Amino acid sequence: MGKNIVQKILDAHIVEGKPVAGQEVGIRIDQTLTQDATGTMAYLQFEALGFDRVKTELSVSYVDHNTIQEGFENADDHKYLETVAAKYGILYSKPGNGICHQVHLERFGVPGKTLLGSDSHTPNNGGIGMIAIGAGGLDVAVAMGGGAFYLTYPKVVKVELTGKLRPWVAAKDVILKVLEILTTKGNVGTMIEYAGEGVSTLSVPERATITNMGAELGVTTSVFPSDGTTKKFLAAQGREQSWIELKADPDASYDKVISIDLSTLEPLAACPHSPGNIKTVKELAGIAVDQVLVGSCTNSSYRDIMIVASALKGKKVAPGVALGVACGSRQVLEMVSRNGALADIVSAGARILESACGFCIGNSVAPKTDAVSLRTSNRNFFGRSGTPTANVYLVSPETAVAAALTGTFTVPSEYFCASTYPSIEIPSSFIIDDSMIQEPSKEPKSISIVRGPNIGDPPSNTPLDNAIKGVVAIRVGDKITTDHIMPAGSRLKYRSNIPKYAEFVFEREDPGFASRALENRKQGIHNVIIAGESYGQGSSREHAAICPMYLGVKLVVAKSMERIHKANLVNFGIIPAFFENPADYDLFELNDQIEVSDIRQCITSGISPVLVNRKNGKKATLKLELTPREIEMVLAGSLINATKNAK
Ligand code: MIC
Ligand code: SF4
Repeated sequence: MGKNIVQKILDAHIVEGKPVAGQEVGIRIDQTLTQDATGTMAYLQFEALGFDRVKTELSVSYVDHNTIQEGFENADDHKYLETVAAKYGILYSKPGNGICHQVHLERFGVPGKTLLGSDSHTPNNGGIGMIAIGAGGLDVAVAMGGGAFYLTYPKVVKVELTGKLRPWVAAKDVILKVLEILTTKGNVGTMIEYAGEGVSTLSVPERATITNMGAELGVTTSVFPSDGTTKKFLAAQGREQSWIELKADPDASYDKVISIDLSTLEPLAACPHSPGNIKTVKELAGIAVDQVLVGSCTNSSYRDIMIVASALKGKKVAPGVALGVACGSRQVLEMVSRNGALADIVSAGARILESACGFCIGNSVAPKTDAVSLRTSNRNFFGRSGTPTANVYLVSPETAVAAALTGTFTVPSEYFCASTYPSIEIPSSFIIDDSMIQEPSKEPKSISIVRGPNIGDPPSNTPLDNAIKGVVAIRVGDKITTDHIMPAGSRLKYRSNIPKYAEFVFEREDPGFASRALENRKQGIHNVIIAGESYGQGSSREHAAICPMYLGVKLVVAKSMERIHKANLVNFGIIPAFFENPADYDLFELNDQIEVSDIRQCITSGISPVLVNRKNGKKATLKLELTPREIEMVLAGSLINATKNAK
């Protein structure tokens, strides 16, 4: 039987296990990327694991998240990252060079290769035909050292695209449609493969918009074929030699097939506060808008910015609306500066924002109280914009610019007529200047790593006790994201200082959580988290595991859990467990005293542990879904401990 693209790439990289859907396999990682907000911890762990050089074909360290530099902390992290990169053989992309996923697509992505990134939107490079996966920093550190990356061999969903998008309907509307169909829940262990004649109508950056936001579906990654369009894009980036053709065999099979006729799509928006809360722009038309932000790794390519610039040309932003535009990379910024499009954006009254994550991670341009903010980014989780009362809608650049000009939610094709839709061709050659990407040192021994006072050692965990005895330290509902667990925004600067950052765990859910949990830990009381469906959605930030570990959390019991967060919990010795009967969630409340006896024995012998509520005597049977490799880590207290034990 023939293979699909996912199987072709994965099978060529398997180093451990069998390619059977649902089973764990280890794969070789060709390329890695890190960004600064997760990278510092990843490299501290790389050092703690004792590696002396990266063993991948290519590893890049980007600085794009914490570029505000209010205080010394961010700059300290940058210098640490720069010196680590120089010493260990990693390329270093300086702040200002752009957002990791956009720059990687332009300068490094190679069809058919594997990419592991310490950021959940790493699947962006699926647009160029890579198997590109987001993971916690520790998994990326291991891969940089030449270790395998472990994942569940996936089920593959084929999304068959037919037809062609109509004017003013965009790639963003395609992925919003997929989100409407598949939702943000229940897609763990799955990869998406795009296929069909509609693929050839989409440029590589448009494909990347679609694979980027696959992260919001909770799939492991999404991938497009590598075809003539991919070849042209690579050639325009001066990298034609990286091209290979990638297509599914005619008799390839899939676990599920979804068909989307691109010509029937209309502009869509993800409404507050979930990327899966989809409505048509038509339904929202007329809602007054306060802020419009174009940018983020989802929609900040040359094409996206040119659409916005062309639509703004000769017009002015509506009074009362703040428009901000952030190009995804220095390459895009330079191209639109030189061709005059930037001047059209400036003249229309937009604010030009740095080529960085910026507003998307909530570290700047927070909207006003109760604002309606339209953004081309990928996440609108509650409070992520920095303003808890704001209502954030995720839209295409086309819908964003229509709202910026009219001051209300507007169907773009009704405001601009179809014939005015700018035809933006991918240039035959991009401006190529990699001078903000620093090569590693040729004399690594001469490099001393610079550690500012904000950079602490990664905390360690102790081996698992025989029993868990403690309290329900928090009980949370469904779809708790890692943003809920570990807020970013103004707290980001503490990413390298775990005791400080841990003060903000569950800050918005329960401001008393962190101090209560820390006090419990000091008294030897174990903290347990009880959660609903899809716990740990969103960001790959392993701080959502490290900081709870630091506060003495030993067990998370949920109805269901997302892939990256579950792996992060295991890496730091917190047991991820599931209610055998989801209704048992209701048996536990905040501060209830709980106990799980013989937990070590349950884990090693495959017996289902029982969570006993000492307050009401009720019991819940738990399911553990741990592979032998994960069992070792949980028992040892962390991946690092397990690795040391094995030596
Ligand atoms: C995000 O978009 O949520 C982030 C910020 O890029 C995160 C990484 C982080 O928390 O540093 C992600 O997507 O993994
Ligand atoms: Fe940066 Fe936003 Fe993309 Fe995350 S989603 S990498 S914060 S631009």
